[in-house]
Amino acid sequence: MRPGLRGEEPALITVLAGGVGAARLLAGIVQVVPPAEVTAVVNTGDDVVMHGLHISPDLDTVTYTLAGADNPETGWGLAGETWQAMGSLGRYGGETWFNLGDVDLGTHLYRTGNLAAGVGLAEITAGISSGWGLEPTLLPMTEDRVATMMTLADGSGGGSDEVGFQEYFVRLRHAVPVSSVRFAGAESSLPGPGVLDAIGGADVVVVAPSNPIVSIGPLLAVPGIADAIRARRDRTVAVSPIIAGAALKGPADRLMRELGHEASVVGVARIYRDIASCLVIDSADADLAGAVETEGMACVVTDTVMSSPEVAAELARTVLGAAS
Ligand code: FO1
Repeated sequence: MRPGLRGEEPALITVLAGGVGAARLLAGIVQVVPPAEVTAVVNTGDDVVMHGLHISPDLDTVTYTLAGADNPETGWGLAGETWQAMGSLGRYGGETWFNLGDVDLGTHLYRTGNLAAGVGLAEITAGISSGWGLEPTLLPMTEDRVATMMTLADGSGGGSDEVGFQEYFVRLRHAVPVSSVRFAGAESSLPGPGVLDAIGGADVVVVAPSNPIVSIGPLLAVPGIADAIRARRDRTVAVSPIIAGAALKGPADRLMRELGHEASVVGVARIYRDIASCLVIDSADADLAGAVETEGMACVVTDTVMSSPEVAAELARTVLGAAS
């Protein structure tokens, strides 16, 4: 067995995860600690039902990336995917703005069929993970329905002021201003099986470089999860998804500004300072390290753009080292 974090025994690592940024960091982490010691608690606020199928985009992005089957160009879906089912759907005038690949469809059929048969999302996720031969544990943040809902500032949703996350992100290409975000159903949701134990029992908790508002926000809105992380604040390290005032991918910077946050590593520190004791920021923001520390977090500066598996592994080493 490869050495654990302290060089003697495996350390338990729990990562709070959204989509592509989290998936890439997890792929780095499993290169530097035994993969079986790694747990990802994954956002399900992006989940959507399309054509009667239950789709869990962040769980699938993490699964496909850890399996080495992801499409690196899109950041979602599978490499080498084909789109025949979508073509068929289009022939009947069905909705095709949310693209479901032929192989990806099998995952959604498996999830939906099992949910309909009464199996919980955590057990289904374990089945999918095992189907891809993954050693890390993937846990949905909750088995209850929590839906990230976006209120559009200018009513550009085609009539409705409030739209579901995928309508905002994919149909509207996140090119519309947002005035508020809520996590419908969160107040009555329960943490998924194993989630609180994974956080409470971890040697290191990592907040992945995911969108703080719509990827990590839903996790923190599930009653009990934020408190569990706060109790481990001294062992929690966050990685900034904002580099030089911008998100590498997606609308994190714009959303932060639209919702009254500063779109910088300092703004990220203000969001995370109650749950994490350290923020890892990119070298491009080195001059803001002091300002992050003024917000009450330790600050580590390194290269955070995971342009290759080697950079991801190096970032993982730095992040895990920052907790010790
Ligand atoms: N993102 C897109 O930009 N366009 C799509 O058509 C699309 C389809 C899709 C299907 C399955 C899936 O698991 C993810 C998909 N995504 C698509 C990505 C998804 O919208 C985002 O990754 C997340 O929800 C944000 O983290």
